[in-house]
Amino acid sequence: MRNNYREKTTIEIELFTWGLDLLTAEAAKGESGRLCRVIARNKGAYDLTDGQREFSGRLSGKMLYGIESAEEYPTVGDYVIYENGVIQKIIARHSVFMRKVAGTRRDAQLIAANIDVIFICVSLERESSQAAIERYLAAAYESGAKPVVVFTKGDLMANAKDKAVQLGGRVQTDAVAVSVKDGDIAAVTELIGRGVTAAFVGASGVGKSSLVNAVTGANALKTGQTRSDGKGRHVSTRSELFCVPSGGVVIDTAGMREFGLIDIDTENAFSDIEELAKRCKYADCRHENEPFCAVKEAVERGELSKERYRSYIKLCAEAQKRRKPR
Ligand SMILES: Nc1nc2c(ncn2[C@@H]2O[C@H](COP(=O)(O)OP(=O)(O)OP(=O)(O)O)[C@@H](O)[C@H]2O)c(=O)[nH]1
Ligand SMILES: [Mg+2]
Ligand SMILES: [Zn+2]
Repeated sequence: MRNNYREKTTIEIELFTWGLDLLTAEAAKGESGRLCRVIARNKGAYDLTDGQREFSGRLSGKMLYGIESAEEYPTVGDYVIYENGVIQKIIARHSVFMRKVAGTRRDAQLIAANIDVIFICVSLERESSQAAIERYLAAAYESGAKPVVVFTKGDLMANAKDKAVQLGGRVQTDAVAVSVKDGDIAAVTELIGRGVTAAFVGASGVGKSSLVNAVTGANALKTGQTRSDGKGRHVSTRSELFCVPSGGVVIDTAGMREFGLIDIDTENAFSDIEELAKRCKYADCRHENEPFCAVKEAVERGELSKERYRSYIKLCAEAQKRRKPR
């Protein structure tokens, strides 16, 4: 009789060329089934690779019914256990880049997981505010991956590289300038060595897909111009993962018109909690360990859900981080 329970995970050695790290391989060891990486997410199904073959997989019924928040769904870059024709579980992520969506109940949109580097792409074509870049930086630092600001379309500005150095100093992050048009992309490719997974994020039209096409040497992705008023469709509509010939892995993502991380107006989104907070003993109560906290008391009485309380606290912490003077 077959006893899957005692079997070990099958790990194709080729999965290492898809970014697999030893910690993840170790974590998967005790599982039965096949270790795969998510390369794209479709409606209801995922494109997976085990390193040898690519195929499509759905979530197991058990997994699907157990899901309580958006973060429990697999996302591009995740390592999953595939067995009996379905995805059985996600291996713990070492990083995850997400976007907070204002005003919706599902409070996070996962963009990519298990990434080492996040290229925050900013076009030199247009003026962009430092505040917008800092919003991406805050999310990148939160993700656990290392952010690098990438000025794109360097061919459009004479002193692109100086500008990158200046900005890098101001926001205390590495910053580089590239041009796909001039074939000047070494500053990015040298950061995508063997075993490294990098994600390209940024506004629509900054040239993320063009860069991914250039570093992979394949023209797999559609690129193009969106209307200059910012309306109209984004060219890319999902995250997608590719191998780079030099050994790393890159993830293209859909452009964002606005990065709604800390733009969320806590007063509107959490007016019930703000109302409660007026009754806290201390005016500067953070609703964590302070005595006589009306918010925590409401949680204890079951009038405010723990989940909602937690997302509120998380959001406040992020807003706090952003406001901190450098
Ligand atoms: N001059 C110049 N144009 C570029 C460069 N890279 C990309 N472009 C142009 O910028 C436009 C947008 O490029 P995409 O790669 O589609 O941009 P994207 O960031 O993927 O956009 P979304 O998928 O909508 O998020 C295209 O018309 C590209 O040809 C560059 O290095 N120089
Ligand atoms: Mg694109
Ligand atoms: Zn309080």
